[in-house]
Amino acid sequence: MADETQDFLPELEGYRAGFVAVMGRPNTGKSTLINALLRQNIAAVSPKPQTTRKRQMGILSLDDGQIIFEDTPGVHRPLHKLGECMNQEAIDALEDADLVIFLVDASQPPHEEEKTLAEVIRRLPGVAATPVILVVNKIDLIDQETLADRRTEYLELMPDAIPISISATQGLHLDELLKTILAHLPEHPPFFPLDQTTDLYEKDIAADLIRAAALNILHQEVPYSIAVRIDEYQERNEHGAYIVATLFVERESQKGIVIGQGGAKLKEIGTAARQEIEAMSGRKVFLKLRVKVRKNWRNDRNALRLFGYNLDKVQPIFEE
Ligand SMILES: Nc1nc2c(ncn2[C@@H]2O[C@H](COP(=O)(O)OP(=O)(O)OP(=O)(O)O)[C@@H](O)[C@H]2O)c(=O)[nH]1
Ligand SMILES: [Mg+2]
Repeated sequence: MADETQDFLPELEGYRAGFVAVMGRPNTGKSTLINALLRQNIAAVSPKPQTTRKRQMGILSLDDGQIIFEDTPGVHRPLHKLGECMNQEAIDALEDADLVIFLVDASQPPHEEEKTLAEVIRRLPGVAATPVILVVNKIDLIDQETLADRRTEYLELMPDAIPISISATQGLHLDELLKTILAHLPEHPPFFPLDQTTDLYEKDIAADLIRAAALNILHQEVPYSIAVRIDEYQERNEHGAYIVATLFVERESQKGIVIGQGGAKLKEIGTAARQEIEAMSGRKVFLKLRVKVRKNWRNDRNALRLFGYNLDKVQPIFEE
């Protein structure tokens, strides 16, 4: 017994592990960054805000540590109960965090929503002392001078944060970011098996990828009114997976838009989503989509519960 312990301990010496809440306004690149660091697309990404609706872990196991990133929905001024639930999902991630990444978009000046988020991070009991890395993303879009100004502007929101400038899509300064993260995590053995990359089931990621495909293809309010439910997710040996999903919209008129002329739009969404799911899961997929109306589900307590949100837990962070 004693020998085994001796063999095991030296490997763990200096090993660090911990939880990193990745927070920010919508569309700053939180999910893109996590995918880039994991070198695997586990989180849905789109050019439109409010792509992420739930917390999702991205687990990165390195030789000297395990970083558990918590991807969160972008904090925003909500227009419906779903938005309030999404903000709460994000705030909840702060509770377990050993470290916070405050991710901002270098191509945009600070926004009112970021001021609120900075205040929330510093106001929450138990979080005020958590170290924060201010990650200024999308530096590929601006020149050096603008970057210097932006860093200063964003640091004013969170003066004690450690600033690092990166580009998630170009892979700029990601090594420096990882080193800084690890240096701020406690010494601890790994929390998860070393080959695990997320806490979500493949079918939940597939639901997000279908929604992201709809966000990419549809315009204005319609894609935001969509919720995706996976009805079937079966393995079919040599034929890969067989997936049936329902897209819920809020009104009859939206149903027509999602389906399109002769079913063309739904087909386009299905093809795009299928390719993403195949890339994520590494096997062939047969995907069948259907559309249903669930009236005003984004403001309906019962519907929200069905989609995994609990309105009773919500404490709004924006004043009316
Ligand atoms: N040019 C550039 N674009 C980026 C970079 N990082 C992310 N993007 C783009 O920004 C958009 C939003 O990316 P997401 O990763 O979905 O952003 P998010 O913060 O997760 O957004 P929500 O889930 O809505 O809160 C996508 O079109 C990305 O390709 C970057 O470093 N440079
Ligand atoms: Mg996201």
